[in-house]
Amino acid sequence: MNVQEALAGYKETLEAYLDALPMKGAPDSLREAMRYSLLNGGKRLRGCLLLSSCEMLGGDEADALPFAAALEMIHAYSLIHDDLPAMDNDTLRRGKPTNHVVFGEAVAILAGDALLTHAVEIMAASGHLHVLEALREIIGAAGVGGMLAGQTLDVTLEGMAPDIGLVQKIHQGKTAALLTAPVTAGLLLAGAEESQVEAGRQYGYHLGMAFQIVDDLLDLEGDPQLMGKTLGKDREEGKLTWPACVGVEQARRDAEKHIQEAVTALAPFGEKAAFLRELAESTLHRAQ
Ligand code: GRG
Repeated sequence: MNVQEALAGYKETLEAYLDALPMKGAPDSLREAMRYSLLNGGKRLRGCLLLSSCEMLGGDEADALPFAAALEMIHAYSLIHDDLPAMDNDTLRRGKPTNHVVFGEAVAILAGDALLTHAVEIMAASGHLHVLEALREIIGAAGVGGMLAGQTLDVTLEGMAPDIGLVQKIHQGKTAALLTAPVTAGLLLAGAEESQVEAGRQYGYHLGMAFQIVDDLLDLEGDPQLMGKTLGKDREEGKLTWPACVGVEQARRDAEKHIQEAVTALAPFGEKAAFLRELAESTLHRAQ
């Protein structure tokens, strides 16, 4: 299995679906701002994780697409809001000017809100047999006990002395929650049993933690061109990061350990989990 080829296949299907979303009723200015951040690249990791987890248990890809699209919409909303002057004040995202730089702050805030609410609308309208279980996983991960919790700690605790327990909480909320939900929701859409959903939850948590530790490392030593954003800001702004707590070498070892745990969690799925396993392993070597 070539993980990059498989990813490209999922990505193509997902992007065609996102591009065709009618966003009915949206004024042109809102639609333009939503599409700007939804269709301007990105690895599509969350959407691809959902499609592949669903497919792994024999679920139907077409039925899973609204949920994969919803995850990418929620992710895009979080990036738009994170880049705002009141949060990270970033002017570059995915190698292009950030949403508020192009459309102004007011429209950027509305575009983020619109992407979040439209995501819920699309999932609810899917009529999928398992819609409520999947929606709960996804919105719960984005909500007060997930991404919003992580982001709140991240912005309010800037400048604090390094504390690994707190960083674990921030990374779990800010990043791992939205990488776990695609796996658990994808499995639920395919009619998974509870033990399989739990295995997916473990996999997503460890993948998400490793993903964010690598992100912290890339902020220190990555290539700004490949990352498509300004690097070095974490240290400049006194952000609580994994390498700030344990050092670069230990951070690398911790990321590897999380990936080993992620792979171990896939055991109940046997060979069917080849894509998820290779995707997790490739996270350690990502440059963007
Ligand atoms: C504002 C509610 C709210 C949340 C913001 C997403 C986020 C939370 C902050 C952005 C900064 C950051 C480091 C987030 C952690 C998650 C992460 C690594 C996002 C980038 O995800 P990728 O690499 O992005 O999958 P692409 O561009 O490939 O989609």
